[in-house]
Amino acid sequence: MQVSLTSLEHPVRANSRASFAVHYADGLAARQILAQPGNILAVIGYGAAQPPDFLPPFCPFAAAPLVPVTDGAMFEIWTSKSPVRAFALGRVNGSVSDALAFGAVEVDEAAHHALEPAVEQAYLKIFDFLDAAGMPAPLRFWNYLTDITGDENGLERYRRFNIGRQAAFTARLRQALPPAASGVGGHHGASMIYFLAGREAPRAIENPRQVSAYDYPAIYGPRSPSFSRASATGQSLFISGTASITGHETRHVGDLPGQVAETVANLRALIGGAGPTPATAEWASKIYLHDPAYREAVESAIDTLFGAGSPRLYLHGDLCRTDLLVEIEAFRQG
Ligand code: 3EB
Repeated sequence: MQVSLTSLEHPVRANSRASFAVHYADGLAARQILAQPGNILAVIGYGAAQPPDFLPPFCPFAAAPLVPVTDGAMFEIWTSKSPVRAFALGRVNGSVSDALAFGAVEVDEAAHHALEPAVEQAYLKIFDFLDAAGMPAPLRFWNYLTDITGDENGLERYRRFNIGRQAAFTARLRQALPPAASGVGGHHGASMIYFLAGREAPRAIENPRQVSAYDYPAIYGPRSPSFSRASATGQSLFISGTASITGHETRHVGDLPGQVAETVANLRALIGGAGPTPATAEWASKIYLHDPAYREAVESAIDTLFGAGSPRLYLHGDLCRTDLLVEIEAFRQG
């Protein structure tokens, strides 16, 4: 029988389903969460250059070069249902469970003459880490790049980033399509990449309202951005950073409510295209704002899309096109 042959090829072990969650917490809440017994994959700090004093021993910490729009540091905490152990390879620092890996790496620009070899090297190290961890399938990447729209010797840094990323993916990515991602600019500190990975490739989802990023025309740079609009694994869904783009063009230039509405339409298309949402689904979102003052214009849209009480993190960052005012990513925890 075909069905049982397929399941024999990929035996499902009782505890191997990727089962994980994210929490966004200020210092006080993060201290409480991390004081509980639990399986912490990683902590990412925003507006926190140093690991917090309440970080559990051996827990990976990554300082993101983005700041919250609110006062004080914020923490993104990834937890796993199954036990986690610290795992590092070279400069890639992370953790593994039976089903998942987390890792983070700084892009070492000082060691390279340009951004693209620095990014390519960082991604090659990530693929080494994934191989060593036995989790060859990236589910989700976050790319936080300093001065993302700045010029570097005649080519925009985001375009150089795309050249380096694509070179590494061409050499090492084993799945047919790249996973979901965000690409956002930081205002301080080093560029960094962090990621989640599993054993099996996620299902890639595209948005019929948008040209696939990996098919963007060359007007956006010599190499296209390597990411899918969403990645699904088990009941979980990662939605990439989503902005006011239809086809491949930015819409509603200079019009904040227009950009929010178009972004919401794109998010709805992705959610609708991902299949039925489990009744127990919970959404978490991160909202990147070009100006902290834009927060009010987004809040009610997030309430409507993901629930009034849904966890969310508003960050101040530059987007990879200077005409974009807001970008929203989301994670559906099944
Ligand atoms: C876009 O749709 C907006 O380069 O990894 C969104 C998500 C964007 C991820 C990336 C870029 C990236 O093209 C920008």
